Amino acid sequence: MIENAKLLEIYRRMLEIRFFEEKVFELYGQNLVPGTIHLYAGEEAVAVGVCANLRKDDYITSTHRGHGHCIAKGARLDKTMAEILGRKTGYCKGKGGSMHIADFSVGMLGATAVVGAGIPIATGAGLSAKMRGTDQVAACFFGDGASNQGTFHEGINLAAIWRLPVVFVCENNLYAMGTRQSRVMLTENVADRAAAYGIPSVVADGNDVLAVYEAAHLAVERARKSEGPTLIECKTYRLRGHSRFDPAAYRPKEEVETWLKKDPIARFQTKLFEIGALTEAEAKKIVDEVTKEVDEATRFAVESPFPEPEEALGDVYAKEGTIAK
Ligand SMILES: Cc1ncc(C[n+]2csc(CCOP(=O)(O)OP(=O)(O)O)c2C)c(N)n1
Ligand SMILES: [Mg+2]
Repeated sequence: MIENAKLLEIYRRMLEIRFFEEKVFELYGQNLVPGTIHLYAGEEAVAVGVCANLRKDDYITSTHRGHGHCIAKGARLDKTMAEILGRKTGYCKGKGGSMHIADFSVGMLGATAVVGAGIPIATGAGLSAKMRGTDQVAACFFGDGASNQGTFHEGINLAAIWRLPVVFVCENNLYAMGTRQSRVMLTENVADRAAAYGIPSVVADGNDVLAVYEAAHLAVERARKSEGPTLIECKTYRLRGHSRFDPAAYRPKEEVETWLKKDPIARFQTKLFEIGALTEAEAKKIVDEVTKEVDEATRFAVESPFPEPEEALGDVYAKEGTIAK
């Protein structure tokens, strides 16, 4: 049973991600976002349901679709927005952009544009926690497409044989760019692959934040007790195309309509109303607060300066003496 305060925190986090993403979409249209963007809207229940089980000192690794992971792990909206807009006040001084945000202070080890590259990094973070004798856990987000990369097999196998505290979370949104999962995989579930590594797995409704929360709860507990990794597959769907320029014409209209009816935020809100954890007035208050928060983050980012050209080569190598032995 999750306490009401926690349920409302989960609801607020999901709204933060959705409103933040809508703002990024709007700013992109105003030519304020360099590069491209991959929006997480529609998949909020996965990041929030998993991260609601993690401590601040636990780790996550992310993907090219990483804004939601950052926010779910507790990164600040203003510095995240500034990074997406390429500003000096951003998490990576404006030099990483949308696909390369990291915030070590909350255990967000980084997003990456290289599909599947976060998987061995999470395995490494799990190994580090084990070697240091802490009970920290590393959660790793990746897509259905990434599960066909060699890094998936290598990263999970190593974590399995060494019983590392890692939770592998596949966000199966049915597509890798325009390629439908069934064209590149003969098995129905990515989770079925866990059997090959001798670890447990579960398929969760990725648009039901409580289902994700429960699945992640068991997996995180297992990892924390040094019982090894788990593979969680969350079936979900992105609201928009793969990236900003993709109209997603390859998705059948009926399929899109079916999934839109399963919007994770609307579903969770209905559930909260039903169980009496939220009233219409409280929901409106939270919506207003989150809207303001996103507006303030946007103002901070838009008013921030760009990095100077001569800063481009800084931070490429670590300074002598700053690497832990
Ligand atoms: C190693 C690598 N191969 C190909 C690409 C091009 N690419 C970018 S995103 C993407 C699809 C990823 O699909 P998935 O893992 O399902 O994540 P989703 O975009 O659906 O969240 C591809 C092929 C890349 N960035 N890196
Ligand atoms: Mg995908």
